Amino acid sequence: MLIKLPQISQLPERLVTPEAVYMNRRKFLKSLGTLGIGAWALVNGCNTSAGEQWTDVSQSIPKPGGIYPLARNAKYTVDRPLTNEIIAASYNNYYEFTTDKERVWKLAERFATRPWQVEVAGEVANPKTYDIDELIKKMPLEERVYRHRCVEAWSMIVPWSGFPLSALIKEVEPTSHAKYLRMVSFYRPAQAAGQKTQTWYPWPYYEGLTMAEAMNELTLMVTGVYGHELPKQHGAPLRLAVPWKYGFKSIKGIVRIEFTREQPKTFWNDLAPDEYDFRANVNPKVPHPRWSQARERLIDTGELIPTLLYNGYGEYVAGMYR
Ligand SMILES: Nc1nc2c(c(=O)[nH]1)N[C@H]1C(S)=C(S)[C@@H](COP(=O)(O)O)O[C@H]1N2
Ligand SMILES: [Mo]
Repeated sequence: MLIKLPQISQLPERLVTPEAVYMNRRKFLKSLGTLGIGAWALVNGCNTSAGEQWTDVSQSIPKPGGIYPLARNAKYTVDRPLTNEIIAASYNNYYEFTTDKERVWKLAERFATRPWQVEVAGEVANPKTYDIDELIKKMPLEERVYRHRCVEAWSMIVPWSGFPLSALIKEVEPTSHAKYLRMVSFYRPAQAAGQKTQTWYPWPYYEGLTMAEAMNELTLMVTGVYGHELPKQHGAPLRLAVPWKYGFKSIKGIVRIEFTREQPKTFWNDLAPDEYDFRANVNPKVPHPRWSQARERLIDTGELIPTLLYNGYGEYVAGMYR
């Protein structure tokens, strides 16, 4: 059978990924069809430089246990099968470790996710520094299946576990001056190779939302995925999921949440203001300057599907932008 692959120019995977890495991935994906998922894990396990211990990606995925799996909220579902977990866990954007998507899981292996504190500050009546486990215990947790659409035109269907950001916001009581939220990731160059070597990036990673966006029922603080706690490559122990926006808004490894009067700056907007805006809502009709956003490629099957306005979440979010 002839597998029809789209033209490279139709597969814009170029946030920064070098062409060579990109071509390799196409080869891996092709072999996946003939060899199966096991081979995919094997290829990733072997794809390490000399001196690194041999492990395969499945070892980076936590087992169910403790509070997981959580009950799934049937309100938030997607009419497509979940993305294969092994592939989701070995195809990550997390520049603190590397820009090579297939190697994030490997380079994040020794990253310490405990102890971990999250500082809530700025325009709030009750500023507080939470221990992550104390926070998880306090918040209303559930599982939701969301679409996840990267600005690079690939996507997946992911069962996240977590709590609505609105629950935390209510607890800290924003003042009347709070108009935006600013979120900041860790800065730990000794544990995150990309922060140490890629000094041209303005570390730590930072993102932001309007108060209305932060309070939206879809906005989820994520602590787990696929029925277990978050693997490091997905942003453990705490990351955001704002499914109607491009993936770069969903900041990983959060250590600080600040309520502000002014619109905060954001990492990708500072780096390339013509390419990545603050709002970053998924919109198939607004092309990226270097590629179309009309379609997206599911990372496991390779299927090209049409991209939906607000990533299919218009009923929840369109009202905020009228
Ligand atoms: N701290 C941090 N958060 C981040 C990124 C990053 O490089 N650093 N990449 C973003 C991008 S571009 C995407 S598409 C998603 C990827 O999440 P996933 O690897 O869990 O699929 O994380 C987002 N959050
Ligand atoms: Mo992304």
